[in-house]
Order: sequence, then C-alpha cells, then structure tokens
Amino acid sequence: MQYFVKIAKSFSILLLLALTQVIANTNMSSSIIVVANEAHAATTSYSSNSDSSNATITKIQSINNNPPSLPAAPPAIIHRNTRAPTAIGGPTLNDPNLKVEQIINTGLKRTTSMAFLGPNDILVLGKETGKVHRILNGKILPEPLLDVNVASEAERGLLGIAIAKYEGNSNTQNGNTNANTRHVFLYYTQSGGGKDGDDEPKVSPAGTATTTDTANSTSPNTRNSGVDSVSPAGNRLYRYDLDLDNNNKLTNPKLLLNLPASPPPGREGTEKNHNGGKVLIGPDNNVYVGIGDVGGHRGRAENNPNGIAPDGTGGILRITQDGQIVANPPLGNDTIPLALYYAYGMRNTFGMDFDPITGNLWDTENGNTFGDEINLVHPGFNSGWSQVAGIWEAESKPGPAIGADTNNPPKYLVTFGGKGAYRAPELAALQTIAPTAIKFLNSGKLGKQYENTIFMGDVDFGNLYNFKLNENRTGLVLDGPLADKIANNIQDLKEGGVVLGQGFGVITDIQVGPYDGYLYILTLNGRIYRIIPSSSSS
Ligand SMILES: [Ca+2]
Ligand SMILES: [Ca+2]
Ligand SMILES: [Ca+2]
Repeated sequence: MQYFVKIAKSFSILLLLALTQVIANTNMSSSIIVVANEAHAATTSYSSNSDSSNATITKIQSINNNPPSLPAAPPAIIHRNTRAPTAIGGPTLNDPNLKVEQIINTGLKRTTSMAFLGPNDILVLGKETGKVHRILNGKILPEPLLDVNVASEAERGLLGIAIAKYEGNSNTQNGNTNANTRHVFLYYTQSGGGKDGDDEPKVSPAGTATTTDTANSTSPNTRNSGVDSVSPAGNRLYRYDLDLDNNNKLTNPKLLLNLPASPPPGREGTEKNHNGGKVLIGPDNNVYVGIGDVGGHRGRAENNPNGIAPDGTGGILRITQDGQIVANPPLGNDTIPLALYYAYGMRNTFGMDFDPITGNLWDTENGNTFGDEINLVHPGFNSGWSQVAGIWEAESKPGPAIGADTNNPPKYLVTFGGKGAYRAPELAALQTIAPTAIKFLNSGKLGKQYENTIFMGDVDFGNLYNFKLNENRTGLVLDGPLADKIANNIQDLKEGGVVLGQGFGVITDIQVGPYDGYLYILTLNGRIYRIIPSSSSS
C-alpha cells in the first residue's frame, strides 16, 4: 500500500519471457556514482496475457529448467486510496501519562519528511513542489531554503532528507572543510523537463481509471498510471551544503546517486510508485537510501533468478557522503550498482531507522493487498520480494506461508552466491495498514518504558504504533494475537497493545527532537505534532 494510491493485483498476469540477460553496463566516473536510468533497457521484455478469464497462472520454466521464472508485476488497477484523515478534534493517545500537541499546521500539502536544523528549527519537504521549507519557532518562513524541479505523479516527488552531524572545526573529512557548512542530503524524483509535475500524463490510456484525490484535494497528482508527458530524470540523491552564512540556503548540489524512476521496459505508463524515499545517515556516517521496485522492476534484486542484474531498485543502498562505495559491500564489490546494496528484495519502504543501542538498521515495508512488514535489516538482508510478501507467497492473494522461517527460506530466492540472507519479518501484517515512518526514541523524556522503543506510523488507519524490543534487541515483544508475529488485521494490533495513538491522519515522518528529546510527528497534510508528558506545561 502506498501514500497515494493502492494497486490491486489483477487476475491477468504478465509473463516474463526473455531469459537472456546482460549485466548492465554501468558507469562510474570521478567520485560520482551514477546508475544509468534504465541501463538495462531491452535486456528483458514483458508481455501481457490480456485474457483475464484465464484462471491458470502459468510460470514459464527457463530453458535449463532451473529455477522457474517469476511472473512480472501485474498491471495496475487503480482504485480510491484509503488514506486516513486527521481526526476532527486532532489525534489522541491511549496513555494518560502522555499528550499530543500541535506545533504547526503549515498549510502545506503532501509533506513527506522533516529534519531538525536547530532548536525549534525544522526543515520540511513538499513532495510536489520540490521545496525545502523551514519551520522556525512554530512559524513557516516565507522563503524556502531550496526549490527543485520534481516529477510528482503518484509516489514520486521530493521524498527524503538527512542532515549530517555537525562536527565543528575538526571536520575536514568528506569535503566538509568549512566549519560553517553542513551537508544536507536530499532524495527526490527529479523532473525530466525542468518543471514540477511535468510527468503528468496528458491522456490516460484506455482501460485505466485515474483517481481523484479525496483526502487532500488541492492537487490532482495522484495518478499511478498513464504515460508520462515527460519521463523523470531519475530518483536522485544529492548532497547540498547548508550555507549558514547565507540565510541557510542549500547550495553546491552534488549528485551522488541516479536511480531508475520509471517502470521497466514494457511497463511504461503503468505505475509511478515504489520510489522509496527515506534517507538516513548511519552510525558509520554513511548515507542510506531506501528504494522500492519502482513500478515493477523484476531483476535479481527483486528475487527474480532469471532477471537482470540489480539496477538500483528494490533495496536499501549505501554510499559515503562523498559518493563513494563503502568498503566491503555485503553482496560483493565487483559491479555497480550491486556494490551499493545494503539490503534487497524489497517492494517498497517508507521507513528506516537505526537502533541507537545496537546500531542495527530496521525498516518498514509495504505489501500490496497483503503482507506489510517490520524488519531487522542486517547487512545483506534479503526481504524476499517479489516471491514473498510478509511471510506469504506473493501471488494475487496470499499464498502459503513460505517466508516465516528465517532458517528455512524459500529455495529459489536470489542469494548472490550466498552473500545475501533472507530474514523473516519481526512482524507481518496480513491486512495491510501501509506502515510508514519508523523511529527509535533515543531519549527517556517520555518515561523509561518508551526509551529506545520503536514508534511507527501508517497510511490507512492514522495510528501511531509503539513496539518494545526483546532483551537482545533482535525482535519485538509481542503479546496476545501478535505473539505469533502475525497481525491478521487491525484488531489484532489493537488487542496486542501496540496502538499508542490514533487520529493523526497519514504519518509520513517521525523524529526525536535532538534538543528536547520529545517525539515529533509529521503528517502528509502538513501538520507537525509533538508528544510530551501530560505533566509538562509546554
Ligand atoms: Ca519546484
Ligand atoms: Ca520481507
Ligand atoms: Ca496472530
């Protein structure tokens, strides 16, 4: 499930026909690593079986009969989204010791991520404007720090931000020689024509409906189908300098990653979703970016054994702040972009964070009509998509539970010579909630019981979730109907005691205030909330 649209699987299935593959001839020049957009063009072709009455799903065997080819992603069926609205009276919490207060209603539409610049000083991203806004003392400044051109259909747009830690005068690494400069990393779908929203299709193809935006009606840009008027330039990670001497403008863009932003060949105009979006700076000071299968890419990064080499989709990528490959990549360092992958086998993620105690990465992942996940992401983690969603075989409806046992993974998953390792989710949801941001509260300011626990948002229910970790912090403490690590539906999550709040609307980001230790929550409709103790007077 996504922020903006939901795609139902079709009975009609696309068959992956081409069995030949060519290692994408990618380019690495100077310090910038550029993954050529659609570098693999024409190495794989897709053909639609348009007879939807054909009840038999055929998997074409490869010539050597081992292993079977996977079906490509089904064509998209667009239907109305179910984004949760913000409650009329505002969000509420289920712990009387805590309260939620609104910091600001920015009036902005489709705010995707935020980052703290200083005390009461927050940067917020506008998905479809490409603007980086500054919220200072609860007021939005009239001038954005930056305004870039974004492709903005469906889940494309200005999606992620991370600000490098300020290391003062001693920092001469990473090109950061000026004590008054900090690096800011932005991830966005760059427009191909130099204009916001220029990917909007002029005409919808016959047979596909377009959504009307109900939950946030000022923008029509929620379509997930239709051939782009102008194809996006790419899903790109840039490093900017924050110029503290010049009104905090973002300057000196340096392109670090150029990733696919369009569906694979043969699926043009089908889907504009699964671009991921979150950017993190890890405890190792490297930059981590989550990206999904980008409208149905089906290479080996998506566990298609006969697919093309990893093309920069379907995983979590890692790069230094200068745009270099990090030493000892978990899947091997002989090819780019393979050497960028920290994790793979992911349909899409809207949330990642590092455990402040162990340094382990965690993520949320989004199922289609079933199979959301919370995962512990070790280096080389394989999440199982497109063979597994949640723990279930990824077909048009949940198949057998083939992915519940980490030690006994599905046998045809791609392992990159044994370097990649499947791990079952720490929690799988059969009924999708569309999980979004995930954040560890590395502060005791909300009480000991919340310190270093996980907070998570969603799209579909407007809830804020809270999860405790087990003693060795490799899993979640789950009780009642969640004890089997499976939530069959939203009721299981409520009965399992993990719903801390409701009425938020779509939560797109969660951060811990680095100056006050409280929990800050950003919603898609431009609100920022803060969670504080009930006893607090602020
Ligand atoms: Ca713009
Ligand atoms: Ca998974
Ligand atoms: Ca259960």
